[in-house]
Amino acid sequence: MPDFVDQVVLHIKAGDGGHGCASVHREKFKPLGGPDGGNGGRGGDVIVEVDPNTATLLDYHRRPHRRAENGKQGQGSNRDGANGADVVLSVPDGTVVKDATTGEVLVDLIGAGTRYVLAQGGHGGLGNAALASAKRKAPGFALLGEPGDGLDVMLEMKSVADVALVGFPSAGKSSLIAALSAARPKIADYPFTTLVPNLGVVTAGETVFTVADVPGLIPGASQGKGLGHEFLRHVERCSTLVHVIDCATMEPGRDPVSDFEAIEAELRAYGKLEDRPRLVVLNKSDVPDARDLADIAGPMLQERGLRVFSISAATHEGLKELTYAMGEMVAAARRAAPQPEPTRLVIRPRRLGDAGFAVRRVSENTFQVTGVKPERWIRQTDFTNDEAVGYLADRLERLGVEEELTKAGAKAGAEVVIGSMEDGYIFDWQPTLNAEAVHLGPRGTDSRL
Ligand SMILES: Nc1nc2c(ncn2[C@@H]2O[C@H](COP(=O)(O)OP(=O)(O)OP(=O)(O)O)[C@@H](O)[C@H]2O)c(=O)[nH]1
Ligand SMILES: [Mg+2]
Repeated sequence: MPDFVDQVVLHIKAGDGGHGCASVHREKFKPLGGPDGGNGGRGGDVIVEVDPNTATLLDYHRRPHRRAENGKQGQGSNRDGANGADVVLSVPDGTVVKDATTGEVLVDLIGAGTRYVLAQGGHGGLGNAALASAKRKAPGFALLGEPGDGLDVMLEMKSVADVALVGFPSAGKSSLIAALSAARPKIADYPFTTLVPNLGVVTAGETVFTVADVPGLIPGASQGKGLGHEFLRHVERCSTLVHVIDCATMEPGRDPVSDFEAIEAELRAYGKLEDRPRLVVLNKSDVPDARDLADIAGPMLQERGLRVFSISAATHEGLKELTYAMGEMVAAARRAAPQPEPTRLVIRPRRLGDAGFAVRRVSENTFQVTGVKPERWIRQTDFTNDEAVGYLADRLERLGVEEELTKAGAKAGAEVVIGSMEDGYIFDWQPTLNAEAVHLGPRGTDSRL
């Protein structure tokens, strides 16, 4: 079982709304009173929230199915059903939420406390007390609760740091973070010690910034060699790149300049990072041979316009200058692109055209009605109850559906589908729909066919 997961697909289901209740007030020795059925409760939402104490998506890898509570049914004596509880999923800062089916980015969560409603709970159905009107004094029906949203989302973690350290395995990236900050990542003399990005907080005068080390890269990482370059995702958000180069390696074919070029080639293959300012750190200057090599390689890299720092993460030599140089670059990047204020709450936009509906002639005698309202009303209707169906017909008429159908050329007896052609509801339309709607059931269940 891995202990760090930075990408996961979640199956989300918001709570269904509770059904409304149809009930009539009764009291001993009193005639039947008015309707007193309560409303159904709202289904709970599924929400993601940035929690600075969450560092991995591991929990979601273990339990990828998350659902919020359903709303409770309404009851007699005007008792409304309780709302379903929301489910709040804590995610690390910098988590990107995508629609798992389309890959579309739904939201980029930055800043502690930022919340996003992934799936909205269904509305509760109205009880018959709420449905009573001058015209319909004692409704013998209630509305059904609406189903909650269901969807699959992909969570992707992208570390939020100002500076990213990149380099070969064992170059000393983790050692440098440990030397610059209070972070204590694992350090060892074998390659690929770092399997997850580590974050450290560094102070340079007025500027406080974060530094991340990413797992070591090797040539061919873009083709999946070593740990691959998938961890470069964590570099994407950094404003500044720092190359950490091992000047003490004995490996044949390696030297500071070609190491630098090899890492640059991997960054290019990954893309998206070309515009990031860079500086170069020649590490392990406490080793005499390494120092000699740094003295040769330094000017060669400077000729390319790079700022080069010769340091030792072990003895802390040269760290002060390096820290200030990183701080300056971070400050410059912040001035150039001020951080956007994090949005505290974003609700997933509902489908467009909330108020409207559309009528389409599908064939000579078939018409389709689509729209958020009519489709919701269908879901709220208990088709075993004639009164409920009559109420639906009233609502459709008031919205103007009947008029539009007439305009579109519908005649008595036309087949009207509300919703999608695959699983919408089919009606045998009578222009006086408000008086007698004939419900024939879901598509394919029409007994006359
Ligand atoms: N002599 C010397 N050794 C160093 C210095 N910096 C790091 N090392 C050693 O180099 C080895 C690798 O250091 P790490 O910091 O783990 O290297 P890394 O770049 O994080 O490596 P990966 O996580 O595997 O990519 C360790 O044995 C360190 O003790 C240094 O300045 N001088
Ligand atoms: Mg490391």
